[in-house]
Amino acid sequence: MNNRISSLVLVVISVLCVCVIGSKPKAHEPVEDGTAALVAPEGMALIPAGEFQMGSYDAEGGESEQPVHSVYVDAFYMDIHEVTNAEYKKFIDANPQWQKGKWWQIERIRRRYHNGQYLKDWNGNNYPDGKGDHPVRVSWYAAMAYAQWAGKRLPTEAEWEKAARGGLVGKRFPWGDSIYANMANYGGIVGDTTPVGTYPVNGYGLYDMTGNVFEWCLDEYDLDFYKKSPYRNPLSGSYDIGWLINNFTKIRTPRAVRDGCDGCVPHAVRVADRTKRNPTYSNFGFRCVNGITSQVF
Ligand SMILES: [Ca+2]
Ligand SMILES: [Ca+2]
Repeated sequence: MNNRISSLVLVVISVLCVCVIGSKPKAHEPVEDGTAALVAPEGMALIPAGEFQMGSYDAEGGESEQPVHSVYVDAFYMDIHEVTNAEYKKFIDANPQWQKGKWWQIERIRRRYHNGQYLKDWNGNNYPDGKGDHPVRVSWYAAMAYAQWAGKRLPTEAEWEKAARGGLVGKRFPWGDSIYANMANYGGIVGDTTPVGTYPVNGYGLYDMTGNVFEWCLDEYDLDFYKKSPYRNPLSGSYDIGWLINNFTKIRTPRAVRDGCDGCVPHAVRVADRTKRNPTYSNFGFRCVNGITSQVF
């Protein structure tokens, strides 16, 4: 009898061992090593899955950037540069409802999707001569519409910060703690936007994660979000990223904005810096991302 019980226990232990040894990572839990073999689409860079430290350690950034907390972000692709005037022009040519126009032109951009300053530096619906490769500046609604048209989406704040850090830990800028005129377009040194790709890339191959133009994110701005942020793929203000993307025209709350502009002081173009603005504000840039969680690793 005792032998039979012992045999049964042995069989159960054996089965458990086989199950544990044979288990594989689930498709929606990409591992750091598994992303290395992926090839990014043209114009995008792979940001590998993994954990990073989000926020700033010192008092420089203030309350909104603290506490520093661990965040895990799934792998994704990100545009290597900010969306340009020439790229945006293709979007409005294909979508007249996002062109500039008078309020009575019902096929043109709705008044509630901008603040009256939409494409203010353009000549009608043409970008300024010689500035096709400069970043475009538009409202959050327009950025969301562009991203949808391009088959992409805006990044979350966590995705943006992880990407900006370029794999470094606890640094103020994508390359280190000090900033120089040959590294980024900031501080009024140039006095205008610069063509995308003018300055060196960061560790993930991304341009202008510091300077040139501010960049819209998906999230609702929440100053206290870091005190309560979930660990995996955080997104403030929406439970469902798919709902947000499909219902963005219903959004009225301020959105999170990252980075800073060509005229911004060094403090304002740090990778941890956070800003908010109403989604109608029409003078910020953006870049898009694509999630790749459907990939099997
Ligand atoms: Ca930028
Ligand atoms: Ca900033």
